[in-house]
Amino acid sequence: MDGDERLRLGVDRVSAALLEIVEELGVTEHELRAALGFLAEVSQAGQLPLLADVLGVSVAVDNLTHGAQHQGTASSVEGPFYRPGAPLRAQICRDDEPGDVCFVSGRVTDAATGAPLPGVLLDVWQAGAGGKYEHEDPEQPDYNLRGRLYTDEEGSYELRTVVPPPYEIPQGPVNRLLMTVGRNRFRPAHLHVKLSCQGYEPRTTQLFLEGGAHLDDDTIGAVKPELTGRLEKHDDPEELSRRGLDRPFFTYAYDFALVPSASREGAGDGS
Ligand code: MBD
Ligand code: FE
Repeated sequence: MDGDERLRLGVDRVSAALLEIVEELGVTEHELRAALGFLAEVSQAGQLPLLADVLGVSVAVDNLTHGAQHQGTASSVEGPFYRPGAPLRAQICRDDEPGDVCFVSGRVTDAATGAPLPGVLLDVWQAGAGGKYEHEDPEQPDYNLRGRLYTDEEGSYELRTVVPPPYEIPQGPVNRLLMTVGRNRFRPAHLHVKLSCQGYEPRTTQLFLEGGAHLDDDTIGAVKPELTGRLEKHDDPEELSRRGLDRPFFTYAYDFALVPSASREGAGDGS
Protein backbone atom coordinates (compact mmCIF):
# COMPACT_ATOMS: atom_id res chain seq x y z
CA MET A 1 0.00 0.00 0.00
CA ASP A 2 1.48 3.35 -1.00
CA GLY A 3 1.42 6.52 1.09
CA ASP A 4 -1.61 8.11 -0.56
CA GLU A 5 -3.63 4.95 -0.14
CA ARG A 6 -2.68 4.67 3.54
CA LEU A 7 -3.69 8.30 4.01
CA ARG A 8 -7.05 7.68 2.32
CA LEU A 9 -7.64 4.65 4.52
CA GLY A 10 -6.61 6.61 7.63
CA VAL A 11 -8.99 9.47 6.82
CA ASP A 12 -11.81 6.97 6.23
CA ARG A 13 -11.18 5.29 9.58
CA VAL A 14 -10.90 8.58 11.49
CA SER A 15 -14.20 9.75 9.93
CA ALA A 16 -15.91 6.49 10.86
CA ALA A 17 -14.58 6.58 14.45
CA LEU A 18 -15.66 10.22 14.89
CA LEU A 19 -19.14 9.54 13.47
CA GLU A 20 -19.56 6.64 15.85
CA ILE A 21 -18.70 8.88 18.81
CA VAL A 22 -21.01 11.67 17.60
CA GLU A 23 -23.91 9.23 17.32
CA GLU A 24 -23.22 7.31 20.51
CA LEU A 25 -22.94 10.45 22.65
CA GLY A 26 -25.39 12.63 20.70
CA VAL A 27 -22.78 15.39 20.34
CA THR A 28 -24.33 18.90 20.19
CA GLU A 29 -23.28 21.87 18.03
CA HIS A 30 -22.07 23.62 21.15
CA GLU A 31 -19.89 20.64 22.10
CA LEU A 32 -18.45 20.41 18.60
CA ARG A 33 -17.44 24.09 18.72
CA ALA A 34 -15.91 23.53 22.18
CA ALA A 35 -13.93 20.54 20.92
CA LEU A 36 -12.58 22.46 17.92
CA GLY A 37 -11.71 25.41 20.13
CA PHE A 38 -9.88 23.05 22.46
CA LEU A 39 -7.80 21.60 19.60
CA ALA A 40 -6.94 25.10 18.39
CA GLU A 41 -5.82 26.00 21.90
CA VAL A 42 -3.71 22.84 22.20
CA SER A 43 -2.07 23.62 18.87
CA GLN A 44 -1.49 27.25 19.85
CA ALA A 45 0.19 26.10 23.07
CA GLY A 46 2.45 23.71 21.13
CA GLN A 47 0.93 20.81 23.04
CA LEU A 48 -0.28 18.58 20.19
CA PRO A 49 2.52 16.03 20.88
CA LEU A 50 1.56 16.08 24.55
CA LEU A 51 -2.08 15.44 23.60
CA ALA A 52 -0.99 12.41 21.53
CA ASP A 53 0.93 11.21 24.62
CA VAL A 54 -1.95 11.44 27.11
CA LEU A 55 -4.37 9.88 24.60
CA GLY A 56 -2.08 6.84 24.56
CA VAL A 57 -1.27 7.19 20.87
CA SER A 58 2.49 7.80 21.26
CA VAL A 59 3.00 4.66 23.35
CA ALA A 60 0.86 2.58 20.97
CA VAL A 61 2.99 3.70 18.00
CA ASP A 62 6.20 3.04 19.94
CA ASN A 63 5.01 -0.47 20.80
CA LEU A 64 4.09 -1.16 17.18
CA THR A 65 7.45 0.12 15.98
CA HIS A 66 9.71 -1.52 18.56
CA GLY A 67 7.56 -4.00 20.47
CA ALA A 68 8.32 -7.03 18.31
CA GLN A 69 12.02 -6.80 19.03
CA HIS A 70 12.87 -9.29 21.75
CA GLN A 71 16.54 -8.42 21.93
CA GLY A 72 18.18 -5.52 23.64
CA THR A 73 16.93 -2.87 26.03
CA ALA A 74 13.20 -2.18 25.71
CA SER A 75 12.22 1.12 24.13
CA SER A 76 9.98 3.86 25.46
CA VAL A 77 8.71 7.06 23.91
CA GLU A 78 10.97 10.08 23.43
CA GLY A 79 8.31 12.49 24.67
CA PRO A 80 8.00 16.19 23.85
CA PHE A 81 10.96 17.53 25.86
CA TYR A 82 14.11 16.24 24.15
CA ARG A 83 16.55 18.93 23.04
CA PRO A 84 19.39 17.99 20.70
CA GLY A 85 22.86 19.39 21.27
CA ALA A 86 23.16 18.86 25.05
CA PRO A 87 26.68 19.49 26.42
CA LEU A 88 29.14 16.58 26.54
CA ARG A 89 29.53 15.96 30.28
CA ALA A 90 29.17 13.26 32.92
CA GLN A 91 27.60 15.62 35.47
CA ILE A 92 24.40 16.93 33.97
CA CYS A 93 23.42 19.37 36.72
CA ARG A 94 24.83 21.98 39.08
CA ASP A 95 26.96 20.96 42.11
CA ASP A 96 24.25 22.41 44.35
CA GLU A 97 21.33 21.23 42.24
CA PRO A 98 18.16 20.99 44.39
CA GLY A 99 17.33 17.36 45.19
CA ASP A 100 19.30 14.26 46.18
CA VAL A 101 22.55 13.60 44.34
CA CYS A 102 22.29 10.44 42.26
CA PHE A 103 24.96 8.53 40.34
CA VAL A 104 23.51 6.51 37.49
CA SER A 105 25.88 3.88 36.17
CA GLY A 106 26.13 0.64 34.26
CA ARG A 107 27.35 -1.02 31.11
CA VAL A 108 26.23 -1.15 27.54
CA THR A 109 26.66 -4.47 25.74
CA ASP A 110 25.99 -6.00 22.32
CA ALA A 111 22.62 -7.74 22.66
CA ALA A 112 23.70 -10.55 20.34
CA THR A 113 27.13 -11.39 21.77
CA GLY A 114 27.13 -9.82 25.22
CA ALA A 115 30.37 -8.00 24.37
CA PRO A 116 30.85 -4.64 26.13
CA LEU A 117 30.45 -1.64 23.84
CA PRO A 118 32.88 1.27 24.13
CA GLY A 119 32.03 4.58 22.52
CA VAL A 120 28.26 4.37 22.91
CA LEU A 121 26.74 7.85 23.13
CA LEU A 122 24.18 8.28 25.90
CA ASP A 123 22.04 11.39 25.51
CA VAL A 124 20.12 11.88 28.79
CA TRP A 125 17.54 14.35 30.07
CA GLN A 126 15.18 14.68 33.01
CA ALA A 127 13.13 17.13 35.06
CA GLY A 128 14.57 18.97 38.07
CA ALA A 129 13.56 18.23 41.65
CA GLY A 130 10.98 21.02 41.40
CA GLY A 131 9.15 18.97 38.78
CA LYS A 132 10.05 21.00 35.71
CA TYR A 133 12.32 20.49 32.72
CA GLU A 134 14.97 23.16 32.21
CA HIS A 135 13.23 24.79 29.23
CA GLU A 136 10.01 25.38 31.22
CA ASP A 137 11.75 26.70 34.35
CA PRO A 138 13.41 30.15 34.43
CA GLU A 139 15.30 29.09 37.61
CA GLN A 140 17.36 26.51 35.75
CA PRO A 141 20.34 27.27 33.48
CA ASP A 142 20.18 26.47 29.78
CA TYR A 143 20.49 22.69 29.19
CA ASN A 144 20.40 21.94 32.93
CA LEU A 145 19.77 18.23 33.59
CA ARG A 146 20.62 17.42 30.00
CA GLY A 147 23.89 15.91 28.88
CA ARG A 148 25.68 13.52 26.57
CA LEU A 149 28.42 11.08 27.52
CA TYR A 150 30.23 8.09 26.02
CA THR A 151 30.85 4.64 27.45
CA ASP A 152 34.53 3.94 28.23
CA GLU A 153 36.76 1.07 26.94
CA GLU A 154 34.86 -1.39 29.17
CA GLY A 155 31.50 -0.24 27.89
CA SER A 156 30.81 1.44 31.24
CA TYR A 157 29.24 4.79 31.96
CA GLU A 158 28.57 6.82 35.08
CA LEU A 159 26.75 10.10 35.28
CA ARG A 160 25.92 12.44 38.12
CA THR A 161 22.45 13.91 38.40
CA VAL A 162 19.73 14.27 41.05
CA VAL A 163 16.94 11.80 41.81
CA PRO A 164 14.17 12.67 39.33
CA PRO A 165 10.75 13.67 40.72
CA PRO A 166 7.30 12.52 39.63
CA TYR A 167 6.23 14.83 36.85
CA GLU A 168 2.95 16.69 36.37
CA ILE A 169 1.84 17.39 32.79
CA PRO A 170 2.64 21.10 32.29
CA GLN A 171 -0.05 23.72 32.82
CA GLY A 172 -2.15 24.38 29.74
CA PRO A 173 -5.08 22.90 27.85
CA VAL A 174 -3.91 19.26 28.10
CA ASN A 175 -3.47 19.42 31.88
CA ARG A 176 -6.84 21.15 32.17
CA LEU A 177 -8.53 18.45 30.12
CA LEU A 178 -7.14 15.70 32.38
CA MET A 179 -8.22 17.66 35.45
CA THR A 180 -11.73 18.23 34.06
CA VAL A 181 -12.34 14.57 33.30
CA GLY A 182 -10.78 13.45 36.59
CA ARG A 183 -7.81 11.66 35.08
CA ASN A 184 -4.35 11.42 36.62
CA ARG A 185 -2.06 14.23 35.46
CA PHE A 186 1.22 12.70 36.64
CA ARG A 187 3.98 10.63 35.21
CA PRO A 188 6.26 8.56 37.44
CA ALA A 189 9.78 9.86 38.02
CA HIS A 190 11.91 9.02 34.99
CA LEU A 191 15.23 9.58 33.25
CA HIS A 192 15.20 9.75 29.45
CA VAL A 193 18.05 8.06 27.58
CA LYS A 194 18.86 7.91 23.88
CA LEU A 195 21.66 5.49 23.03
CA SER A 196 23.52 5.47 19.77
CA CYS A 197 26.55 3.64 18.44
CA GLN A 198 27.93 2.99 14.96
CA GLY A 199 26.71 -0.39 13.71
CA TYR A 200 23.82 -0.65 16.18
CA GLU A 201 20.15 0.24 16.20
CA PRO A 202 19.67 3.48 18.10
CA ARG A 203 17.49 3.05 21.19
CA THR A 204 15.33 5.66 22.91
CA THR A 205 14.02 4.72 26.33
CA GLN A 206 13.20 5.85 29.87
CA LEU A 207 14.31 4.53 33.26
CA PHE A 208 11.95 4.41 36.23
CA LEU A 209 12.36 4.07 40.00
CA GLU A 210 11.20 0.96 41.80
CA GLY A 211 8.51 1.75 44.38
CA GLY A 212 7.97 5.26 43.01
CA ALA A 213 4.62 7.04 42.74
CA HIS A 214 2.50 6.63 39.59
CA LEU A 215 4.33 3.58 38.21
CA ASP A 216 0.92 1.93 37.84
CA ASP A 217 -0.99 4.93 36.51
CA ASP A 218 1.47 6.81 34.30
CA THR A 219 -0.76 9.30 32.49
CA ILE A 220 0.84 8.34 29.16
CA GLY A 221 1.18 4.62 29.95
CA ALA A 222 4.89 4.36 29.11
CA VAL A 223 6.16 2.27 32.05
CA LYS A 224 7.66 -1.18 31.41
CA PRO A 225 8.73 -3.34 34.36
CA GLU A 226 12.09 -4.12 32.75
CA LEU A 227 12.90 -0.39 32.63
CA THR A 228 12.55 -0.08 36.41
CA GLY A 229 15.57 -0.04 38.71
CA ARG A 230 16.31 0.49 42.37
CA LEU A 231 17.75 3.52 44.10
CA GLU A 232 20.32 2.75 46.75
CA LYS A 233 21.07 5.23 49.50
CA HIS A 234 24.66 5.84 50.66
CA ASP A 235 25.35 7.68 53.91
CA ASP A 236 28.66 6.18 55.05
CA PRO A 237 30.92 9.18 55.83
CA GLU A 238 33.93 7.53 54.18
CA GLU A 239 31.98 7.00 50.98
CA LEU A 240 30.73 10.57 51.09
CA SER A 241 34.22 11.99 51.39
CA ARG A 242 35.47 9.72 48.61
CA ARG A 243 32.79 11.27 46.40
CA GLY A 244 33.55 14.76 47.72
CA LEU A 245 30.01 15.13 49.08
CA ASP A 246 28.74 16.47 52.38
CA ARG A 247 25.30 14.82 52.23
CA PRO A 248 23.96 11.34 51.55
CA PHE A 249 23.63 10.33 47.93
CA PHE A 250 21.95 7.65 45.86
CA THR A 251 23.12 5.25 43.21
CA TYR A 252 21.07 3.68 40.44
CA ALA A 253 22.48 0.89 38.32
CA TYR A 254 21.20 0.08 34.85
CA ASP A 255 22.75 -1.98 32.06
CA PHE A 256 21.73 -1.49 28.44
CA ALA A 257 22.00 -3.79 25.44
CA LEU A 258 21.98 -2.64 21.82
CA VAL A 259 20.97 -4.67 18.78
CA PRO A 260 23.45 -4.81 15.85
CA SER A 261 21.88 -3.07 12.85
CA ALA A 262 22.91 -5.75 10.35
CA SER A 263 21.44 -8.66 12.32
CA ARG A 264 17.99 -7.07 12.51
CA GLU A 265 16.56 -8.20 9.17
CA GLY A 266 17.96 -11.72 9.35
CA ALA A 267 17.11 -12.15 13.02
CA GLY A 268 13.78 -13.79 12.24
CA ASP A 269 11.79 -12.37 15.13
CA GLY A 270 8.58 -13.42 13.44
CA SER A 271 7.60 -9.99 12.14
C1 MBD B 1 7.05 13.89 29.95
O1 MBD B 1 8.00 14.24 30.83
C2 MBD B 1 7.35 12.88 29.12
O2 MBD B 1 8.55 12.31 29.22
C3 MBD B 1 6.43 12.44 28.17
C4 MBD B 1 6.76 11.29 27.28
C5 MBD B 1 5.20 13.05 28.09
C6 MBD B 1 4.89 14.08 28.93
C7 MBD B 1 5.81 14.50 29.87
FE1 FE C 1 9.84 13.18 30.52
